[in-house]
Amino acid sequence: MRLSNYFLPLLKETPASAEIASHRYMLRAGMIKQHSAGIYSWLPLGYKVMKKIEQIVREEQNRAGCVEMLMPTIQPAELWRESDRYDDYGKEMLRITDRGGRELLYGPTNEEMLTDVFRTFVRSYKELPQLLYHIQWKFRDEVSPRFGVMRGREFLMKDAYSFDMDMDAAVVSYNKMFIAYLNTFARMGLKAVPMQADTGPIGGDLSHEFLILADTGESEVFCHADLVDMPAPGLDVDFNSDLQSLVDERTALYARTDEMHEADVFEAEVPKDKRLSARGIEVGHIFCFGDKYSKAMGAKVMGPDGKEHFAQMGSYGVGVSRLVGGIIEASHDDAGIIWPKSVTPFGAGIINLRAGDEECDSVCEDLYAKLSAAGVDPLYDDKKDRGGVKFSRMDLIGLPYQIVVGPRGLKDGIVEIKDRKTGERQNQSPEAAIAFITAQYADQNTDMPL
Ligand code: 5CA
Repeated sequence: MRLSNYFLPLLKETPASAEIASHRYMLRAGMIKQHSAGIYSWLPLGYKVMKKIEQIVREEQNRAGCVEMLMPTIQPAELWRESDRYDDYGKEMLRITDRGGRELLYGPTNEEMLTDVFRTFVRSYKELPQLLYHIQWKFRDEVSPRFGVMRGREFLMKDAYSFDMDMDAAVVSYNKMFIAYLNTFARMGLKAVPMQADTGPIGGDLSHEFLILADTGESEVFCHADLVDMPAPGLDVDFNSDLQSLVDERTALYARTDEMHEADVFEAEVPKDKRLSARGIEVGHIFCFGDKYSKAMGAKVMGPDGKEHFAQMGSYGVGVSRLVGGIIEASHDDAGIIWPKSVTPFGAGIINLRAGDEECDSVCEDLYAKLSAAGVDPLYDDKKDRGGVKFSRMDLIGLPYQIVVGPRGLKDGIVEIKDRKTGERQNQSPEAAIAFITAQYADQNTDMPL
């Protein structure tokens, strides 16, 4: 992409309303535009990052054997009356009446709707297990939408739902999602810690939240410090094998959100030097709630015993749009965002320090063409601005690598490569720069700490 053709409306001033780094940088880097509290347009740069995150989530759901579908954002109120959640959900639910007077709502989650799909089509234990997901916008009329996309009112969620014959089988599905989540977040360069969590309005007993630690997180968490650096299980996990031991390894040590925290248990179980009390951002939440919805909504299957059984269910959410902010909270400095390679909107930036100069233009065009052909998807700053403006702009939007092309270097046949994260600079010939940058993206899971 040439910057001259792109829509990148940067803000010079830091908006006073933005309290945390991710919100500030998303506004300043032209990633989002707020229309109303918690309601945003995703501008091209922000949208591109969100799509990359969505794709990683999708790939890891598919790898775990979860099947993608799409349900609507608008749901009929009747379904929620069946499960008895229509009134319980209170003011957080956006209720709508259509022209015929029918009551609708903008879905805050989809347990009821998928249970309705399931009961329509699935009749026998032979068709189980079922593990289905979609990636769809949700609306929750949050009391205090804040921190930009972190707590929005309209937000993008991946939500998966599992249906099994009995509780043992339901835990097998739960474990698949548990492991898939660890790999998903690791691929985004995040250290997400699974913690015992409260189930709130979704219900059930077995539940984990996945949190990334950050001072600006909304949740208070308590855990054994060793959990933070525990490596992800890895993409070669066999999801058809018994995953219980992998889950046990990661749930044996104390890790709880504040609603579940018990100070005496924490102190008894965790040695003093390993007690970590911190703040965290909840990026995922998984639940196993048995027959809560299937019973209320009559979702039954015929068992091998010839009798009807209510399906045992679980639901599994990832905050896709929240992750855009979460990744920035985890990876930024005073100059701006530092994208992990796996979700960066462009693979590298090319800075032409003298646009209009024949040699600079020709070297930049060549870099642009060759990096594009190599699949690096570069952003070429071909604008006529001053060098300082270009440097700070490129630092702000946080691409992992910058190639700086100027007349002085070109006299010696060199361009400069800057690593955004370390600040390291190296002088290379343009050809060597292409080879270097291309090599950095050779393994698409390079951010996965295995
Ligand atoms: N039905 C279940 C699982 S599918 C559910 O709705 N779980 S949840 O309420 O925990 O939401 C799932 C994830 O969505 C959360 O972990 C969080 O990452 C994200 N999320 C929830 N509320 C918001 C919000 N207001 N803004 C942005 N992301 C949110």
